[in-house]
Amino acid sequence: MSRTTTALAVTEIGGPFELREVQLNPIQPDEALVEIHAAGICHTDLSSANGTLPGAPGAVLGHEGAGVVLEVGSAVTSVAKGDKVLLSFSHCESCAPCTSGHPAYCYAFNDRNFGGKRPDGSSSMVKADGTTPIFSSFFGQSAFARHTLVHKSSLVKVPPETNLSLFAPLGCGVQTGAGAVLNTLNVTEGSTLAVFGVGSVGLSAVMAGKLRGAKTIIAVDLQPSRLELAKRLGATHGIIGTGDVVEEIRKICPPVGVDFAVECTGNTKVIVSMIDALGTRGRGATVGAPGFGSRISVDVMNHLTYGKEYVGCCEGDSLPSKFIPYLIQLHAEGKLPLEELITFYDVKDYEKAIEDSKTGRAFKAVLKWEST
Ligand code: CXF
Ligand code: ZN
Repeated sequence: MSRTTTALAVTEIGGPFELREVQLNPIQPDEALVEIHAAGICHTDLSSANGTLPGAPGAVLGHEGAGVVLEVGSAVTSVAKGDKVLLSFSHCESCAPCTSGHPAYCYAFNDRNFGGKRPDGSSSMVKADGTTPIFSSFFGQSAFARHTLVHKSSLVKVPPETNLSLFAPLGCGVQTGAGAVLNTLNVTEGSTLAVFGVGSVGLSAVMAGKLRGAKTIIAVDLQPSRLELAKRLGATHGIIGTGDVVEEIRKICPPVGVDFAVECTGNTKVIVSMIDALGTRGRGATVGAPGFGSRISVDVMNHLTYGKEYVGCCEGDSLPSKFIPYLIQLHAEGKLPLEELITFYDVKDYEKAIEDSKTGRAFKAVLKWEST
């Protein structure tokens, strides 16, 4: 049976978002029907809406959904009707990266998350008149909708007392920043760490660096107010990113630079600065997404003689079913003060939420359909 619901759709690539009626197609065996209560806005949504990352006219984006399961398909075993769920990225659950605990590197990651279709090529949503398929199943969820069909790999069951709107961003932004530090880089106690770009991902990296006991945490950003928050959350130094950032980092961490770094802006010039600011045997993770096909140029002899590492990091290399509950536990222990990053918006105020996300006024905007 098909169901009509409301979704926030991108009218055309580069055009605005609009609240519209859409129809859900019948649920498949590997899906759950979820009533969305809240969804974070991630820059990947905005990049897919403006064409930097794959999208399409009429797309229903959103990949930090949180809600309640209304119905499950016959192949869904991890959740049941009435469960609260946080939604994360989709993966095939059977390739080598998936079966070895690294689903963010699923061979089918791009198709499943940016393909705009279910794994079988069908669409989970159609236009309100029931005719045209919509670019949906974004990250297995298309969470900018009141109701949506979610692939089972995107579902993470959470306890009934979970604050859905507070924890919605765990499904992407927070797990990405925290996972870069805890999983990809494995930042060590007493080490030095630089974080380039302190939006919600970078701030999550800062909080994780503090958790690991890094002795120096350098935040780099263009906006002083963001550096202030980074310092409240654990950064020991803040650098405005307009000057010679590499030189400033070397002064703080002489003679060559930092042990670890995370790049969250996706700006290729900043990525090069991050690599330049790494110290001997320094390890830097690329997290920000500049768009498919982007390239950087590396000073090979510098890289070689200092023994640097430059590593990609998708979704914090996290296993959402384990990492998301761990992040909730860290929050309960006061070690992940997410309240500091999040601004809540009623879904009807989506234009302001998107604008505030673009300008950086909101570190992490969360759209709420419900009061939970
Ligand atoms: C994305 C960045 C682009 C590649 C897939 C993962 N991360 C967060 O939205
Ligand atoms: Zn994201």
